[in-house]
Amino acid sequence: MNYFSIEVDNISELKTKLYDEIRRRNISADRVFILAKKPIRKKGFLGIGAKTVYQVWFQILDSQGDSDGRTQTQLKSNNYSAGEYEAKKENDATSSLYKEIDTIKKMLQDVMVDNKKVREIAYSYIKNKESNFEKIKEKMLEKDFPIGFITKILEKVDNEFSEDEKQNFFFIYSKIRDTIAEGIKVTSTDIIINKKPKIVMLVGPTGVGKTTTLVKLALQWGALKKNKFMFFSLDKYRAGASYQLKSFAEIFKVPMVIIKDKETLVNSLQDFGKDNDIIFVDTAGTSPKNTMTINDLNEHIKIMRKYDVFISLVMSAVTKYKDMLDIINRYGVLNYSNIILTKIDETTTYGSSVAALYESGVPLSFVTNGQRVEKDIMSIKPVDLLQMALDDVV
Ligand SMILES: Nc1nc2c(ncn2[C@@H]2O[C@H](COP(=O)(O)OP(=O)(O)OP(=O)(O)O)[C@@H](O)[C@H]2O)c(=O)[nH]1
Ligand SMILES: [Mg+2]
Repeated sequence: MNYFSIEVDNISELKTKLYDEIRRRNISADRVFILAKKPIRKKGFLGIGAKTVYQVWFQILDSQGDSDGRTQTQLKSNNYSAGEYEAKKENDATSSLYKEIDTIKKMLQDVMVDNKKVREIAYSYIKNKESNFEKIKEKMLEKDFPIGFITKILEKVDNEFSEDEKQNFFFIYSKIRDTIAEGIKVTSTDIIINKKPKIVMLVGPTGVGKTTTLVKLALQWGALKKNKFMFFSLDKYRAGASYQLKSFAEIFKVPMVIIKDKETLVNSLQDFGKDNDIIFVDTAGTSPKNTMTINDLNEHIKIMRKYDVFISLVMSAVTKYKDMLDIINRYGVLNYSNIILTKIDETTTYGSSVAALYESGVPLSFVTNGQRVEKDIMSIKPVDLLQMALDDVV
């Protein structure tokens, strides 16, 4: 018994090559049977032009017959004339060979189709994943998320979820939204007065809305909750600033004291502390141009520390990301416990604010969205903030 193999690039070549081989070997087609077939990976020169070919193995039965009984003798046992027999033999042999070739052809085609499918799936996965990530990245950049932050979040998502999940744009979007939201802390916006007086103090750069927000809080926590309250102004440098607060104090019919120095602060706390549930303290915006420095402010805060102090850093949502981080750092010495994000009505891009909150880990207490004292302040859930920040990304 002999064997031979034929290598083909594709199954359509097989028939021609097989008949060439049969002719070359001068054997009858009915002695040839297919034994096995397998794909072989052929290396190209220096790895260039590598390809898969199919190797098909054939068995040549010897002319005396074979154990499977497919012999000429058997064929001869039928009563055919010599001519009929030769024709029949040729037909039978050819048809059985064709059948097997058809079977192989189908199998090989299936293999090829499967390979193609795998390639297509892999390609569409890479394409989808890259395009989804690229799409989200672009959208987040448009929303003012800093590039370093985007990269970090995308890497986090990339590592945490399965390849299948990452092909789905909605899935990536909601995971990114939730991942960032989970990294943003919030603090209770309810006032808790453990010890009287509670001191509520807002600090931050100039013009961010400290005085306006302080008045909004005085309305919420003071007037509406029927707590007895008053104002201190540490903004002694600008006459106008004190008038601004003074006019609100008059509307509320509560006292306002301008704190000129540390001594005035000590005395005023003694004088007014006992009678008030809350003292709302307005501060001057501290900037390099301003005369009140963070250290000045800290000296005053040290005096207030023997009371129950609630200090918020006020930051405008229109501030650039790097400046936000700088502000968060610089004011850190004052040990503020939360951030109030103001002027969210003045921008439609919240990427910088979200990234700054996420990166700093400082809890968010309130957001303010306008100049109206009685209305424009609220608490917000991180996931809602993210919804706003990623608005129309999907
Ligand atoms: N659109 C909008 N404007 C606001 C908001 N909060 C405050 N403002 C306005 O911003 C301007 C500055 O507000 P202030 O409260 O005086 O800011 P400040 O931080 O006390 O400023 P300085 O005392 O100068 O440091 C005012 O015109 C406010 O009406 C807000 O949430 N949205
Ligand atoms: Mg002010």
